[in-house]
Amino acid sequence: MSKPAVLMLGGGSERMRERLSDVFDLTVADGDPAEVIAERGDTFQYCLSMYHGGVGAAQMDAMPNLKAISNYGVGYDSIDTPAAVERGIVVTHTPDVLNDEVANTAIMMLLASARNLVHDQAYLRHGRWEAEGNAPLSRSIAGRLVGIVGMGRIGQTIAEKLAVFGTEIAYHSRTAKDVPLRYVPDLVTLSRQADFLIVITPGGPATRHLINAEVMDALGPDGTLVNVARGSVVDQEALIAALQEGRLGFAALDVFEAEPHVPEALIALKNTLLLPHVGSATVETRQAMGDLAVDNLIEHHKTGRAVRPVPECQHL
Ligand code: NAP
Ligand code: 8YV
Repeated sequence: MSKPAVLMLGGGSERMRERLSDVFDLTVADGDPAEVIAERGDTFQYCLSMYHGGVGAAQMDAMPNLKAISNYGVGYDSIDTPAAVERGIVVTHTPDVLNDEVANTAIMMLLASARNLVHDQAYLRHGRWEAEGNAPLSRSIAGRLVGIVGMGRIGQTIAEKLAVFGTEIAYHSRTAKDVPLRYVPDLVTLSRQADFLIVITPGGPATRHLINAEVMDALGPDGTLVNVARGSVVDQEALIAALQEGRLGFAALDVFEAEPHVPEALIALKNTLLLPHVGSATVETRQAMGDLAVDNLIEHHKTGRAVRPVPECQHL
């Protein structure tokens, strides 16, 4: 019996390609997939998306036999899920296996911001320790209020891990969660109270520019914004202005509005810590994500049900 065809958007790891090839007839589009979709779109029953270009309605129409789209990552804002649901296509993702890694990254960014890690290293490397004496003092995080925006799988992991640092924690999301933490229904109020705001919501239209100028002003000149969610959640232009004018103290960003482009204005600012979307980027966690992304398709092929469909597709 012939194997069903799968289109992989992005190169993926050797292990992913091998596991997919055992079950499927694999085509890898490591670049713009337009040509292969135009030529052979109707042959693909499965698609695995490794890249943030995602899969839109037009691509789904050009692959009319698609049964499932597996997103490599928990955040699936780059897949047009309503369009997939309309067409009966199951969208899957990779939740939970990256909670620890992304939470570690968020806390690393918070500590690095408070303790001036990057500037202190530059101070030493540029010979200033020897020439000018001790580096300026930084700030402790103990006793300070960390506001977490988004109290889902990763937000809860961040809160659990932060507990050992002696910070206070409060959180905001649209609905209160069953967690022993103070819920603040109004984001601006939380931002006014917080010393640090960690953003870990999904991307997409519902959270676009949730962190706007009003939130930044409320966080204030001594406040730090840590964004490990999606670039779209923060109004990047307003952020640059707030940092330039000192209305916001500091921003630690793992994600940006038009990745991989990072505006020169952000790079030029000293009150930023900038990372190239590496929240989950360790060998171990990326392997676990790759395994789950592949398992989702294999399981769907074998049983008609994926391991981790996204919530909108659980009925399909
Ligand atoms: P999750 O379990 O679905 O949690 C999402 C949380 O965000 C929920 O508490 C949800 O609660 C809240 N939320 C959703 N919309 C909101 C809104 N408009 N305003 C306020 N809160 C809102 O997701 P997760 O597994 O923790 O992952 C969260 C996101 O992190 C992913 O979707 C992805 O974008 C991002 N991420 C980034 C990296 C990275 O490398 N930087 C890695 C992994 C994940 P309510 O629905 O009650 O509001
Ligand atoms: C990955 C992520 O960087 O899971 C997510 O939502 O943002 C990250 O873990 C990404 O999905 C892989 O490109």
